[in-house]
Amino acid sequence: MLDNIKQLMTEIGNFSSTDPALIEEFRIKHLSKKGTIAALFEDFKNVPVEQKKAIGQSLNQLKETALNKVNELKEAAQNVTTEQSGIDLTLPGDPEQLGSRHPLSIVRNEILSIFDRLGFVISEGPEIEDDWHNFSALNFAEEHPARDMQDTFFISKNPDILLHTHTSSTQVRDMESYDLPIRVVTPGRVFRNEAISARAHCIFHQIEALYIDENVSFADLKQTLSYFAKEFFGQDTEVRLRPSFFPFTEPSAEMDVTCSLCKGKGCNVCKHTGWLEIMGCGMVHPNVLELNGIDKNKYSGFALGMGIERITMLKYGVRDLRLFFENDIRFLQQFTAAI
Ligand code: 2NM
Repeated sequence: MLDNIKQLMTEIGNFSSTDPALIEEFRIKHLSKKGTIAALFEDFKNVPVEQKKAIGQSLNQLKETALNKVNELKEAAQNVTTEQSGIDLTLPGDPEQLGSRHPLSIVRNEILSIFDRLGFVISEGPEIEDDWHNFSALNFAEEHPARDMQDTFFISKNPDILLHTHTSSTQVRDMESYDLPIRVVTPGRVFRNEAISARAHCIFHQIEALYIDENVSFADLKQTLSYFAKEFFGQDTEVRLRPSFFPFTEPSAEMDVTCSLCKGKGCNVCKHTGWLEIMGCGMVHPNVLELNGIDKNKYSGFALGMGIERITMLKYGVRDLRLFFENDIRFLQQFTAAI
């Protein structure tokens, strides 16, 4: 054993390098848990008692020498000059790339914060839904075209199960489980069986809001819409409503805002009309209240829904929706988040 120690002592004493990789290799060979010195310490258990003192001392010396060697070499390697190593140590390092929040997240957070200030509570639900929560409970007739395979992704083994096409399905769950009054905003990813283009994608993001209480009127809806539009697009924003149709609301309307990019003068984004269509809304249909066990004679409500991609495109003048899904950092880094 003493011979082994002597031999290693010579080997360790003679070793020299300025290459950090070789120094590390040397350290692992001798000083790691499975290294030569650890193996000798293992053998040390079998050394006869009368030799333990002498061998123990040499062994400790060996370990000390190896540790000192590694430290010395590491320090010397750090002082290697540019010329010796061939590496220009004065070059600046690669900076850490900081990520930025996705524009859709920025806009979603901004919208949620506006509804939070109006007392709406955020509610999220499953993306995989059943027919009841996505269609039937929302007054979609049995033969409604949205129930068609062409428009909705059904699970082929069980056509009662589908990917939700709007976050209203979450609001049905809220009507099931919350006491009245209800005031919720439901952000979520929704799925529609559409061809992908600059304006449409089969996956997109939506925010819907629902308020049900006694005496909720169309005036409450208008005030909420106007507050939202001014907070989101700027205080000088004007709104207008056009009659529309949805199965779950009656009456229903489409809301336009004055184009925030050209201030109503007319530009490419508003197609020279001065107005942008930003959301659908209406008074919750009495059938929806009844289907969800709410007394339609005592309660009324309003609901609204908007696509986050669409609103983000309108706010920032983004021309192609596909940019949101490509994750090209040159695109993403142009957006900065306040929240
Ligand atoms: C929209 C437009 C109009 C809506 C209706 C409901 C519910 F749950 F009350 F039936 N939730 N969301 C609604 C109404 C959504 O999105 C364009």
